[in-house]
Amino acid sequence: MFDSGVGGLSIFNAVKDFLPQENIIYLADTRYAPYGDQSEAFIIERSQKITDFLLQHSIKLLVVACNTATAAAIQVLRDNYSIPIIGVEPAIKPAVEKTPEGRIGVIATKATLKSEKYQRLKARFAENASITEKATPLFVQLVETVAQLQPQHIAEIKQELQIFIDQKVNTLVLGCTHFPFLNEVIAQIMGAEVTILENAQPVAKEIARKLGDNVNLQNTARQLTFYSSNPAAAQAKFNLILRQKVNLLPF
Ligand code: DGN
Repeated sequence: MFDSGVGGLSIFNAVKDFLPQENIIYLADTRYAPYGDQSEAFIIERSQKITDFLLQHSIKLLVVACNTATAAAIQVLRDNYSIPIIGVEPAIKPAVEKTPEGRIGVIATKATLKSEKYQRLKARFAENASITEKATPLFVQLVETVAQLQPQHIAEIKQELQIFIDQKVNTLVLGCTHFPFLNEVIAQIMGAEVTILENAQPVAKEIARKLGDNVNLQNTARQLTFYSSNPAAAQAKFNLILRQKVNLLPF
């Protein structure tokens, strides 16, 4: 699986627990993070390079653990590679199912929100809910670079979310895999009556379903392998999020 940085580790954590015997390779494209401000063509190019690399490691399924790369590149990847490919998209459908006629807020990267894929997804549900979205690049930056949030960061997060508080949204969709790492703070700011939706668990279940009989049944110790296109920059954050010293290999 891959992401621009450490955000996809929210998906990795869920998959690791849900499928305890699978070998997983996680690749962070740290050198080119964040993807949120990059062009679609660039994200497609990086996604293809990364997929080629992962295929050399005989992967049987690819997870695009990044909403931005999913929006930009999943179609091209599916057209060009024959292995099953699973992506992530903002959980608007579950949000509408949970609160029909509700007020739904979506936070994601700029690139995700302006993608055709997102616009189509939103249009499908616009009749059944009011959907407001906002790009919050600050959140990605905080997850990538700050070890411990300070009061000033929390104030900045609140400022970004204020529009959704003013609109009294029922549900806030975390449309970027980095954001679950701010879940506690976001939930506290939004208040107990607002449902926060992310998609790590649903993606883990979808992977299990897709693997079907191809799931690993061998009871030998499984391998978890980590790559980054800038290991020196990513090392501390990997260790922090995974709560252990990670052997981060260069890509
Ligand atoms: N984690 C990514 C996502 O889900 O969109 C992208 C974050 C970024 O690179 N800006």
